[in-house]
Amino acid sequence: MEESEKAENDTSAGEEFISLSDFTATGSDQLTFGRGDRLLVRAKPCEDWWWAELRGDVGYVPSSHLLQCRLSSATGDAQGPGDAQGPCEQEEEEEEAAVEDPWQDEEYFGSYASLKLHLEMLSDQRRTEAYRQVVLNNRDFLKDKVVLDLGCGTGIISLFCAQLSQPAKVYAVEASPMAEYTRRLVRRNGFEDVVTVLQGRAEDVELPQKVDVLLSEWMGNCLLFEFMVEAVLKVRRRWLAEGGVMWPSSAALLLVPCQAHGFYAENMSFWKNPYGLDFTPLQPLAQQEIFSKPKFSHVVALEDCLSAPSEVLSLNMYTLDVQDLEEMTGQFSFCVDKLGEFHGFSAWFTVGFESRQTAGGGAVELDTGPYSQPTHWKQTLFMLDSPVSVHEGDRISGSIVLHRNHVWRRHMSITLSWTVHSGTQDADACQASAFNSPTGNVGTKTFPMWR
Ligand code: 6LC
Repeated sequence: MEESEKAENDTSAGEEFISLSDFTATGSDQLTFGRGDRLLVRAKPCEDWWWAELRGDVGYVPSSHLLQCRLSSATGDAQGPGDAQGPCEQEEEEEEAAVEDPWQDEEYFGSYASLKLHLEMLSDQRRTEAYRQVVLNNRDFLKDKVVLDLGCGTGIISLFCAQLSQPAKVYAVEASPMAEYTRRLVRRNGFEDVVTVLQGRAEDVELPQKVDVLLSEWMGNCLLFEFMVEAVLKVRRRWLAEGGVMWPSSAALLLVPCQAHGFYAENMSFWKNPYGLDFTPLQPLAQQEIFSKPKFSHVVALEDCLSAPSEVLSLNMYTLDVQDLEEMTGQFSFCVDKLGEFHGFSAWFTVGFESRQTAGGGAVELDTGPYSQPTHWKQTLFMLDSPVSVHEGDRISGSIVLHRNHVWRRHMSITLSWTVHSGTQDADACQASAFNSPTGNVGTKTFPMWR
């Protein structure tokens, strides 16, 4: 392995890091270490794996487990685990505070204390109407039921329940200080007998009874970012009555290989000849600064999708376990259906709400993909380092791994690995996977979100 040789040859003094969690080596070139161990990082051949020394042994270590020590000889170019704003670049006090709270709850719930995010969510009609429709389609079922709305924000879903059906009780749980206003909204709309607002983390809340329905709008970018879903799963285990309903009942992550000419031109082609000068030496920097992270709020045009999308993760909200969130893997095999430039992958999610009554509008799906009007989540774009020209009939196969950060519990990294198989210009042959031609392009890339 070239990188390993390069790393081994690096004789610089190194920087001292402290381990924040245990790690067990899975290969002979890796180091096993425990929480609190002090490692000397000698080289950083890539963002995720560093070459380090511990008690005389050397090997690769995952950077996501490490935090730079205060007394290290680090210079300003020290990088956090894949994020330019990682913990290593923050003030020491901030580092300590953040490590004390790997959920960064103060910052997280603080951001939901002001109106900005609530306005964004409430103005997203496709999102809000989907939840309203779920209540409407199940209004008979909801009669006399006990409902828990987890992370209710301004209380819109709880208010829909009270307004459109006749539940026995709705517990609206909200951790941020917005809860105080939510209480006022409930009173102002005359639903204080039905809706009870409880301020606190849903995981810690105490209820007088189990609930028949667990409702929540927990989905983040690429479905899981923020990991609010963990609270949903913990509450399900503790408070959902036998046979109770989960809304959403299912969730899926979808992926499509795509073109992104505009984004590529703005950030990469730009440097080719601005004002008649060659600025291409800045291109590697652009790649590192812009293309190493996912682009949130991307809207992928249908004509830029190079194939039909594919579901890469599918979650059953009744059986999904907190442990499952640590690492999730999906496979894909796309048949390219047009000539184009493969710039990267776009990802989005769908969630399904099963229907619990026969008479009514049936199940509801909220689809945040390019075939529907955009929601506030839009799509997430993952750029390759260099585009690959593809043709109709080519196949792009590979895998996606969502790896939850061991330390920063709201963060994850996404690793995409792909192979482009050049085809025979025959879409049918691709569909049948009838060929396995020599690979044109093989790649793998890990994107932090955000750590
Ligand atoms: C929803 C986020 C709302 O849920 C926001 O108001 C936040 O304060 C609240 N929330 C998040 N996690 C919890 C929790 N564990 N307990 C109580 N309230 C919580 C939109 N965000 C996404 N869908 N990502």
